[in-house]
Amino acid sequence: MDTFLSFLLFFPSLFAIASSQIQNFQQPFPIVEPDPGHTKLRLSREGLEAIERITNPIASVAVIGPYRSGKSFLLNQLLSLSCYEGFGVGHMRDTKTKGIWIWGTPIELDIDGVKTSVFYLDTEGFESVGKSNVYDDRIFALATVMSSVLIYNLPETIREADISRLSFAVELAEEFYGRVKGQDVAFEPAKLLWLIQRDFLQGKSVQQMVEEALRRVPNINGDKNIDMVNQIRDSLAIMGDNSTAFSLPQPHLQRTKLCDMKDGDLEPLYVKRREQLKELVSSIIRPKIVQGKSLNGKEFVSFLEQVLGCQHD
Ligand SMILES: Nc1nc2c(ncn2[C@@H]2O[C@H](COP(=O)(O)OP(=O)(O)O)[C@@H](O)[C@H]2O)c(=O)[nH]1
Ligand SMILES: [Mg+2]
Repeated sequence: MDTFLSFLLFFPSLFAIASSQIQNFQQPFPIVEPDPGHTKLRLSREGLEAIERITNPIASVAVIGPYRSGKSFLLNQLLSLSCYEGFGVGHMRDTKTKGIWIWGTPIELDIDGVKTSVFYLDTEGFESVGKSNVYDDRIFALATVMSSVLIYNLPETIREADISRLSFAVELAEEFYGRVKGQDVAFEPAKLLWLIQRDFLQGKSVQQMVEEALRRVPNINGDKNIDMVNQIRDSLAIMGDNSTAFSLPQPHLQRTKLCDMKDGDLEPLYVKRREQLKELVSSIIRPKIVQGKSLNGKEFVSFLEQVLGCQHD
């Protein structure tokens, strides 16, 4: 047999790799990855490929929040995927999500008569204790820049630190917008969805909780700390009208077995609320708008390249 032909027969996958054509988009891909030192972020080819092939306007839902707060599990639930197919969930596999990941197949939605492709993004998350750091803030900010709906996933309650993290992210996101070539590109904030998991609240609704957390605190004595926190709250005003709150109860008491449970095994109230959450997301999502225009896959990627101030190879 012709040697080249036999080579092709035995190593067909080599050619698939060389042309870097992804065959299966039913999987998660990295889109923004940290360098080994975990300081800089760069775009990653695979995730961009998944986006570039889309010709519809793009919309996306990103989930951000502390490590191990159930972000990846939630995304799988929203996409109706098991942990084995979808984003890697905590206790299984080696799955500390690094950077930002995308589910390769968007969900098609008709939004005001426009066929829109909705992508779901998973993020690395930040330490829930201690100070925020530049790296975590950048991931948060990039998720803010990319998404049309930003789900801020918080366990149990909203703390002062959660508010200040969000305000850093919003400021950074504005800065990122400033990098887009050409004229002034006005920052288009994502719709913010405060998702309070494991709702132990009594009497108070999550909407009230968010309003209280964001309300200015009177400061007659000019206390510096209160002043600072009030400034942070002010800087979040830009997200103000765009925010909604929602709560989810525990899916089941046995955390580590969640991945082996089907809907029938999960708490019925959880399943009901999860379905309501899906409907809520579909009802508020809109295509990502930059400079007054929606973006198709290629335009979305070029927007990301400009925001990150680099070209991928
Ligand atoms: N009790 C409880 N556990 C959860 C929930 N969501 C996820 N988990 C579990 O918490 C762990 C971390 O979940 P994961 O989705 O990987 O968190 P991530 O780091 O925020 O992406 C896993 O063992 C999940 O099974 C939840 O809503 N309630
Ligand atoms: Mg995760």
